[in-house]
Amino acid sequence: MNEEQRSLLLKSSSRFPPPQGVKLSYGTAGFRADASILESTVYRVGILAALRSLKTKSVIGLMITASHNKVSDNGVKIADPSGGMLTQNWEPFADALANASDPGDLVRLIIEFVKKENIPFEGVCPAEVLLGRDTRSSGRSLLEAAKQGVSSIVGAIALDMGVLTTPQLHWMVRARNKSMKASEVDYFEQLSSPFRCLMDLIPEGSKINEMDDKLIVDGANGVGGEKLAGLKKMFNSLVIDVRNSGKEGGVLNEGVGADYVQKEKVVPCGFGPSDVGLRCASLDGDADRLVYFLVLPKDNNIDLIDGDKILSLFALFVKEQLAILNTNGNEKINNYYHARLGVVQTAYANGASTDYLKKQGLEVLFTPTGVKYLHEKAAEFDIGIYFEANGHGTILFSEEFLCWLEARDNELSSMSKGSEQKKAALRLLAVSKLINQAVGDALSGLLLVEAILRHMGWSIHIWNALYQDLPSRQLKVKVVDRTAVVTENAETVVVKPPGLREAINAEIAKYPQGRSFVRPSGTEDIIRVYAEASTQDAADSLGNSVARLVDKFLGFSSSS
Ligand code: G16
Repeated sequence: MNEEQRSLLLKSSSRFPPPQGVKLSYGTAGFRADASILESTVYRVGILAALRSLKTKSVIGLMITASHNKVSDNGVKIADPSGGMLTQNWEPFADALANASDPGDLVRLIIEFVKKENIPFEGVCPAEVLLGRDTRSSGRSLLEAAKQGVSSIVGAIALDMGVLTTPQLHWMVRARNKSMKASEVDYFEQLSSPFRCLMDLIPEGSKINEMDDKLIVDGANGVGGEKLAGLKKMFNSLVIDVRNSGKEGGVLNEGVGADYVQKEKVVPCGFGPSDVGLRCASLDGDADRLVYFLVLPKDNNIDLIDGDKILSLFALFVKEQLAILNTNGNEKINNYYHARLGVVQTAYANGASTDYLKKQGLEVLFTPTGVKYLHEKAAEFDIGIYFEANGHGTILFSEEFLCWLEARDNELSSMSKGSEQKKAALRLLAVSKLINQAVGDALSGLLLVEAILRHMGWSIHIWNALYQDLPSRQLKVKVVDRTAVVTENAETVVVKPPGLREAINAEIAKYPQGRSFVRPSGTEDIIRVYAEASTQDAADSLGNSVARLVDKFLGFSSSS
């Protein structure tokens, strides 16, 4: 590193001193904390993004968001050249950078890392970083910090893409690196054109009735509602009523949004008795999660149709199209392609969903919580569908399968226009374009759900009845130090602190179909508790007992 670069880094970093007495970690989805302490972290992630761009000779993304967290929090994460999450190999560097105590320490770390990673620091290809932020007001000053971080690497360019959903930024990074057009209009076009194609291919007679035609969407008072309002102008085949768009004065994620609806299982603000029986959906604060729900007539209760059920719907549809594509009448076609279709879940997946998926003959795999893990696993299949129960997920298509599909589509065009096989090929190609290949995307997921329901001729009630969830409960416990909890086996088994595992197992044994696990959140300073059992009372009781155990082993009373 030359002297000009060194002194630029020393000078700019001295304007962003790190918060005292705080240890930050690149958790489940980047750094998250109270927005007031994040400037130095975001500045440093700006540096990291520029270095990542130099290393990969590609465009990198930097998103300022704390997604489902409360409005006073904020966060920052990186999108890699593929549009996916930052490679996990770089996370320790991100941690070290964020926690470096002073400018000298920071520059020393950067010099060492540049050397170790062989980053072409003074190369000809300038670094380029796309910046995005959600609607949090703290995002404005954090964006400035990110710009300063990027431009403290000589020649690096930061492009402000404005207020975006997180998946939009990931999509833009991917598009730019594939030399595609990458504006918001291009994103809307990318979603709406395959959606229209799927709607045109709906089998005769599968239209759902008028009562089921309207969709009501809770935008979490975040960025998603506004973007959905823009997107829906691109087609007239969907009636969407957007509520909680943030313009009505509600607070981001407060009593609204996918995280609230999924965890609390109650009606979000802005919804009520007049919505009973209608198809409703909820986005989270940065629109990377989607759940559906039905308002029940009593006590603000809902029937939740979560990520597991979205996954099931997608899997059934894809499986059906593959079966049509590979057969002619009852015979398998000659150039049959054995596409490996797999689904990926986490420990939060409702046990009933996993049983259902396995009964459909699907290969089901598990990873720890975090899209970065699920995405990686799903990419091992020709068609990998991943979803967390909280509504974060997508469908990945391998390049090899897409090449075969395109060739098959061309072949079928010359043979039998309008055949069922041709339609199946077109539908799968449309799904691969509609569904975000970079990351889970509530807007593209929502359009796919809507298209598939119409294809099947299903109301939300029929979809909901695919299987019945086992009653479950999720709780949060505040502890002294959440890093004291260590888990294994895709987070199903707690190995530290000693004794907690045995105590949890003893509780589980008291409940028919009981299942419970605990894990440290990577986005909030808490331990999460999940419990499932044969009745709601039993799930609540198991959850409460396990939460008490967590408090006993790790809570504030345990340290006194
Ligand atoms: C992020 C991750 C998700 C994860 C969620 C909760 O979502 O992208 O994969 O499920 O955090 O993580 P944890 O339980 O560790 O707090 P989001 O929507 O907040 O970005």
